Amino acid sequence: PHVMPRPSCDSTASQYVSLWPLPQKVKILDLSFKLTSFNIVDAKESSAGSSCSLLQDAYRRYYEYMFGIAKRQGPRKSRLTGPSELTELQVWITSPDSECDGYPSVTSDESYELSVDLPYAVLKAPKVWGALHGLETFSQLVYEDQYGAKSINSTAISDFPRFAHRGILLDSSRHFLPLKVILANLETMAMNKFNVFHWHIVDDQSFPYLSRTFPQLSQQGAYHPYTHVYTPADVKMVIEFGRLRGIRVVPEFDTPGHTQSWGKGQKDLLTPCYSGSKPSGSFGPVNPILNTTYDFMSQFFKEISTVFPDAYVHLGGDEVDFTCWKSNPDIQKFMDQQGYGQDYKKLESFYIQKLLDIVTTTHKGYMIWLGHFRLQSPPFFFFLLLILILLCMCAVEMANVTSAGYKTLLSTPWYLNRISYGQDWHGHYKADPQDFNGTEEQKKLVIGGEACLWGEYVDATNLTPRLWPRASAVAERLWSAKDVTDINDAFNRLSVHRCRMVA
Ligand code: CP6
Repeated sequence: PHVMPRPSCDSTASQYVSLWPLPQKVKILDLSFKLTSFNIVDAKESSAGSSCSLLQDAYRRYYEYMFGIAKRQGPRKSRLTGPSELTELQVWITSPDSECDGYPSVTSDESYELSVDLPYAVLKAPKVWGALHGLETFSQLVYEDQYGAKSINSTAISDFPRFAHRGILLDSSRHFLPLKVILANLETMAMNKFNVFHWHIVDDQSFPYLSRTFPQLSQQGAYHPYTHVYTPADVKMVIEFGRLRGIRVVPEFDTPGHTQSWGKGQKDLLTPCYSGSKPSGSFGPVNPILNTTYDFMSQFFKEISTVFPDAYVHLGGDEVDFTCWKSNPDIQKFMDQQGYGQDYKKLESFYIQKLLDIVTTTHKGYMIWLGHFRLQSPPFFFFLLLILILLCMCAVEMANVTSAGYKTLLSTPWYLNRISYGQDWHGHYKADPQDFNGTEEQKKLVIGGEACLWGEYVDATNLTPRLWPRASAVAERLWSAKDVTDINDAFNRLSVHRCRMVA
């Protein structure tokens, strides 16, 4: 309803403070410094020095963000600097173990403190992960004065995330996403302090993951066996590119449903559907009654556990369609033997439990979907009604899951593949993962959330504008304090932040 002037994307737009997501504590004074001869350096006391390539790489990246690719200043000679010139940002990792060569995790310390003052600015963080966030924040404070000179105000910031898990889901199965699209997205995630890339890498439509153990899966199941696959080297690059930005890569291999593409390269993995007494030639979910299924899953997830260093894998488990299982006489016989009657939920649980046991032996933790039922494409009105019910149920679901003692993530309000006309980020901004009826203990079990971009109608040509800046609304909800809810203030800051992302 309100048409607000949008700051233009020229440099004069960023004169006012436009931090995104808003740090926990910010104090900015009306005192500005010039950055005419500026360097980012290690503090002498830092536990991560010049041998920490993660930090050196970040210094170079953020220097280029702020000043373009002009050559970095060497050590300053006797050149005179004015009284209000800031010449250095010293980065000081305070904990003895900087975690420079490690991977980020759900328990990583991401906090930092930033002081912009004379004689030099100081960025203090226990671990490199906080330093990365602090560098991003520092770069957001830099603006051009009326003469175009790079400037920064005297500032004190103390910052840490509200939630430990702040994710983006991309779907590389419905449409193949080229490596550079994924990397560009990781870069934008870092600008928004997201720290988990949930890679919904395979699904019904295609299997682009090139498995060393089962190469025929992508050979047969990818949209193209060479050009539309992620090789081990590609996967390594995604993981390292993420690590250098404090981003975890959590792969999802969704089973037993959403597995049509697996069936092309792995014989007897899927359940044959029957039409009357004869196989119809089509296939359903993974066949849960064969030992060969579990042998395959053991080998497959053993590989996954070595390829992806994160402590978690996502196992899907959503939207299992029971009609094929119901049609198959061997499945029916198994159901009788097990005493499951007609309760196919029990068969689903039987499969999931066995899979969880397999994954546990690989020393990984796991995540699964909750609250997803297969919808038999209802008429439009009922679809809208369903969405409302699902949104409402999602609070009930959060209460149920946490009361059972499970850690949980919220994603239902943040399915960014769903679009409408106008500024639909308002709704995404208002949703809060802890807005459900529950005890303090229950709310502590909510460790964050994810913005999901399902790929049915998304490919490399429209991914970026569909996801950004809409996902930025989720970023602020997951990072900033609970009471950061002023939509007008958010609009002003987000407009400038968008310009930074465009740049
Ligand atoms: N694919 C998979 C999907 C969805 C899910 N799982 C999905 C369902 C409803 C909406 C958006 C996406 N496309 N594998 C459910 C988690 Cl609105």
